[in-house]
Amino acid sequence: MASLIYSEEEYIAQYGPTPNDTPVNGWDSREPDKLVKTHCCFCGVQCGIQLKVKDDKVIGFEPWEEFPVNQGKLCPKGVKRYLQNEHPDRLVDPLIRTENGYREANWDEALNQTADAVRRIQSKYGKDAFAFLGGASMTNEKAYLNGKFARVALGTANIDYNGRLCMVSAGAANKMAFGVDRAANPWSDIPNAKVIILTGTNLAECFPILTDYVWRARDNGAKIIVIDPRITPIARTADLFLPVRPGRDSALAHGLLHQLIKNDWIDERFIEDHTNGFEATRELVEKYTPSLTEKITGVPAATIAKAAEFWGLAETSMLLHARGIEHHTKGVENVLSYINLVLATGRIGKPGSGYGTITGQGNGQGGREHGQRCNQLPGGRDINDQGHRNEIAEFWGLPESELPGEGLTACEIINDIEDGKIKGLISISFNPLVSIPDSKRTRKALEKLEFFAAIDFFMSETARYADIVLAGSLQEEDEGTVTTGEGRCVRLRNSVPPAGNARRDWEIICDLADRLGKGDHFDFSNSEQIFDELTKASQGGPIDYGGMSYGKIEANMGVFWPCPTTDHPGTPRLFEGGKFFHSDGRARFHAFDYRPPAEDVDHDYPIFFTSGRVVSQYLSGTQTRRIGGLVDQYPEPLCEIHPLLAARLGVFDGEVIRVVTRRGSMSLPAQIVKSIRPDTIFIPYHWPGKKAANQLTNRALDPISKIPEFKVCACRIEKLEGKTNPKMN
Ligand SMILES: Nc1nc2c(c(=O)[nH]1)N[C@H]1C(S)=C(S)[C@@H](COP(=O)(O)OP(=O)(O)OC[C@H]3O[C@@H](n4cnc5c(=O)[nH]c(N)nc54)[C@H](O)[C@@H]3O)O[C@H]1N2
Ligand SMILES: Nc1nc2c(c(=O)[nH]1)N[C@H]1C(S)=C(S)[C@@H](COP(=O)(O)OP(=O)(O)OC[C@H]3O[C@@H](n4cnc5c(=O)[nH]c(N)nc54)[C@H](O)[C@@H]3O)O[C@H]1N2
Ligand code: SF4
Ligand SMILES: [Mo]
Repeated sequence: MASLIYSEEEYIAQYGPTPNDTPVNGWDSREPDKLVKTHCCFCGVQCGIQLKVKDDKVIGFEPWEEFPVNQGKLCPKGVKRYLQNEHPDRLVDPLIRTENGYREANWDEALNQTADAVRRIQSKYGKDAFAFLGGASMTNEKAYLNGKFARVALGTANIDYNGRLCMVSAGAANKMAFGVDRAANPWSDIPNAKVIILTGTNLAECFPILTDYVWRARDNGAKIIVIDPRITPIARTADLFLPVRPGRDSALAHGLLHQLIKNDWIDERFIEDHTNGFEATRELVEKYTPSLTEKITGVPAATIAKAAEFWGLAETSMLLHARGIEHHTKGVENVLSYINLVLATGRIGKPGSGYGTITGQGNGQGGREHGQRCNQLPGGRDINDQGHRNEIAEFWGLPESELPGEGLTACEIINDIEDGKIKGLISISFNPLVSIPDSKRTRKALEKLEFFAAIDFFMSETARYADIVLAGSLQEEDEGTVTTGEGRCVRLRNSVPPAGNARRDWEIICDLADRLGKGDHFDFSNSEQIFDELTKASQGGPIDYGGMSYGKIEANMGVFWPCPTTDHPGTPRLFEGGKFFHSDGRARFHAFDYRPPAEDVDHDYPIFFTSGRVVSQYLSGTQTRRIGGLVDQYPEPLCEIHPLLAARLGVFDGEVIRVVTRRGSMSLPAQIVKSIRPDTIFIPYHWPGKKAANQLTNRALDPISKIPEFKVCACRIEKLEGKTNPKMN
């Protein structure tokens, strides 16, 4: 133990040795048996980390300085992630619901009952009455297996995943604009950009390690432009901040393009040689003058003009965004409108120039590539494309007619459960009760299911509604791969065996497939075999992992797809030489006029409501609400409110207020901050039940991506006299 005051020797001389099994401040000082080089289990940056393992338990971590993305650095969640391994709440047995709560069961009993329920429901109501929900915190291997299990073993069309709440607007827009769904550049291009637009991302809290890349760009002279209704931590060090009103980004992007065209800051040559559709876009943005754009977006006209000037005159540039522009009923249109700026200036596919959506979940990228989406088959293939269907049916050894068609998306599956059309559900790595909008309806749906099995390693709020809870595996309890936000497929290494009688997720899925009579299609004895099948299945598809293997990924600290053959080095930067992935090789402009959100403010609900994250909590919180050091940093949801709005309502800092929308209401302490627009409030969503922000949100969906509108709806605030939060006063 190094100390600022004592050297270790001085300390021991004064106080005697510390018994070597005493954890100090949660830090276990014992010598580990081994250090395992793997990755953080949380966000899509997938920082490298070395887990310290002793007696088959994770007891701490060491930095992994050679991994190039984070070079040993970790954020507050990364340094605490090891604490979940020995958590007392860990599920260690399958559980079966009885009249008196859950009882422990053995695996045969739990899996047989699950398979019986599948057969019972499907024979009574049809195959599609049983749905499957997956997730993007899981490895590529599991994403592939989930898709295959649903189509081959369950034979249902209704499989989707939690990325439907996350990345799908960007995914759809990227395919429409570029013909492929992946960030265009490796992160290492960021420091070489001379101007960076960050829109709809709280980068410093959600991808803390990427701040370093942005700051390196700034040190190299880059101008940083941040677009957000809140002055987030990264905005405090930006050159320009555009305080956009929630739900107005397509108009703002059109206003910026208007200025670029007017000042001749566009690259006519690139547009001519490498794109289609510019003329319609030029016509559309003609009316988006700075003053009209200011009226719609709330961003001052002069600031819009300045941002266009920074972008227009730069030699190199990067545009990065996350869910702030994607969680909208026009999420796809917002993304496409910003992509227009990148294409119009021709700054993509070059060192220091490009574009990317910043992937959210640990495997947000790979989780959306290998077939666990309702419209997708492995290798990013389209389930509606006859050729793609034939390829995968043949690969799986099925007649094409047995391969189900396109099913419902995640929120639509919950809607159909509520309507009584879907009767059975298996979910893995998804906590929809906390994470889907309008939680009252989600609860009603879960209560209505005739059978529900949840696979998780903690008893999530959703799993409490399950008939059977199957104890699955933590990230460190299995081998596998994930594909990071920059498109780099990296290796996760098994550090410890699953706790107690818990089993690896893939073993549970394969065992269930066997009990459903399809075991011969799921004859895997380790994750590597699943990966090898996945790479073969992807070969020749739009997302090609064909040339990857565990050995190659390890030797290169990750491989970027496309990587079609074993001698191919992978593709860190896409679109070099202006070559896009549409069949004509050209990118597409898109001209979508601005339209308002599904629910805008009005007389009864006059305040914009938006939601998102804080640095110390992760998603629905099932993992991070169990780690003391993270809970201490931000124990419960607070409502960010501007002092002007607070004064108008007579609300003081720490006062418990009630926030009301057309779906529901919640009471929570006000946190008065000058960093938010005075017409908007913000609540983080990591808590369940009465503390859940999703009691308030609107389940209106984007017509293309089917993502819900988490980032904007209308609310009002009511005072609850006399109730204050003592901690805040
Ligand atoms: N600490 C932490 N990190 C995480 C996660 C976590 O839960 N906690 N989750 C991971 C996942 S899965 C994801 S998807 C990412 C999410 O990463 P981000 O998208 O960066 O995070 P959010 O907080 O959802 O929203 C980002 C910002 O959008 C702004 N915003 C709201 N409405 C609008 C709008 O209309 N326009 C614009 N331009 N901005 C708007 C909000 O004020 C907020 O600052 O983070 C990943 N990293
Ligand atoms: N209001 C509001 N709501 C939002 C958002 C928002 O910004 N605002 N953001 C949305 C976004 S971007 C996202 S990504 C979703 C996330 O929403 P969810 O996906 O529902 O949230 P998670 O917390 O990831 O839930 C995953 C569950 O899976 C378990 N789990 C994690 N890894 C594994 C694994 O490897 N195996 C197994 N078996 N289980 C595992 C965890 O213990 C947890 O219980 O929330 C969405 N909801
Ligand atoms: S930035 Fe993301 S991957 Fe890196 S330590 Fe933090 S949560 Fe983990
Ligand atoms: Mo996400």
